[in-house]
Amino acid sequence: MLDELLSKNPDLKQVFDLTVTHTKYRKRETINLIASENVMSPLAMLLYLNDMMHRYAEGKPFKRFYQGLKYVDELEVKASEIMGGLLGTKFVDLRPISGTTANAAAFRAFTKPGDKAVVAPVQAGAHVSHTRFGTLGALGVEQVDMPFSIEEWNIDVDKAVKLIEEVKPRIVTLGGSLYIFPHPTKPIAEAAHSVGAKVIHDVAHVLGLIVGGVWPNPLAEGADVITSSTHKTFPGPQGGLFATRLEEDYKEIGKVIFPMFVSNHHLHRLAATAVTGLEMREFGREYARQVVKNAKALAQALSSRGLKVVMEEKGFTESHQVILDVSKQGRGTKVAMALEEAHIIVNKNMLPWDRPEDVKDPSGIRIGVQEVTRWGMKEGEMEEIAEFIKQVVVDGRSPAEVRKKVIEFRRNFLEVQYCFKISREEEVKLLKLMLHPD
Ligand code: DSN
Repeated sequence: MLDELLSKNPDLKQVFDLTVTHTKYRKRETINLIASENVMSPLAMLLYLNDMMHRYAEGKPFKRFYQGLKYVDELEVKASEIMGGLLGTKFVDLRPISGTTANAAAFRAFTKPGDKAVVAPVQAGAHVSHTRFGTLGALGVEQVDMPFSIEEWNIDVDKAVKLIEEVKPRIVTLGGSLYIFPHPTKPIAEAAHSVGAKVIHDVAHVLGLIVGGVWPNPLAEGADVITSSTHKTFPGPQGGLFATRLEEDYKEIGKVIFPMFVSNHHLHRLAATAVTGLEMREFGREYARQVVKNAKALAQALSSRGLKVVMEEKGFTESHQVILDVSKQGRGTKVAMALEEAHIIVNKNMLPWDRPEDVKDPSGIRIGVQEVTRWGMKEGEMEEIAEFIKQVVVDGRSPAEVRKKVIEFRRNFLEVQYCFKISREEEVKLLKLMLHPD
């Protein structure tokens, strides 16, 4: 039936083929090292395919503007409770549909146009939404950068504290997307609070490491709000959240989420987020530890093979990320494209010494090991990945030749780990239940 349908409708066939081929390409034939991605477990994916994807639920649980939501309400409360248990707070809101939406709502709740924000600078990994080019700028808030210490690859705490005391901003942001060492939440929060500013810490990249207990939880160190996505080191569906220490902040930001930034919050992700939260409750510690061990192992293996990995003097990294300076190997664009040809997927990235005009061809490559860890890879496999990368980037071997070895290597890692396991028969049963719940 399907074959006939596809043969009669070339547009449908193209849509079908692109989807299936992409899935095989990225889930079976490539080593994915994009630091902001991950894969869900089969159970989370199957529950993601539920009817809630068709429904609307403006407002908060049990106070909606639509009917028919009694199970959604209970599920949203349960999912928030699960995430709150992992983050040590009762105040979690899963309605932001992305990390950027969570940032927008938190920024809007505590500022008005013309106010100032002191932000962790782009060199310290700030996400574009924290800047004048992104959400902060769209809200008319002035960006003032904290000083960066290149020796520490972190915020210069003493200078940042002085700056906050002078500028007296309404908000201070920490965290970001190129993030190898924890930002100093405690002293920054003390300075921010002394001038009446709120601290918003964007933990999108490290949420899974926080719930796994290997990265400090900013809420425990004085941050007022954490904002996050739910699909990076926390391996859930694409989406966002914010969490606060205080109920009043939770309510303030919640009032902004709806009606200002989100109408419907993509309800089908609630079940998948909850399942991933439960998986992290059970396997998160072991997973997060292995992620950091793998990042350090990959960094060391790349460095031993002649690549310049930043911050060797501080052990390279404390997160899932490894940062390469490839200015000697032809810069980021060329290297990322050569690796892509070999089926090793990374992204080029600005490094602290790059100039704004270098944005299209920066000197860095950002690598994340959270997905390969989820596929069950350990330190030994990091050596093999480093060898593939070296063959392409240092030895100049043909990417097509390396690609054959990458595809063969990838075949050994077909099952998602650190998750609830179900049988193939149960997967089919669940799929049927989602499609035909008779
Ligand atoms: N663009 C994402 C990243 O790659 O870090 C964050 O939104």
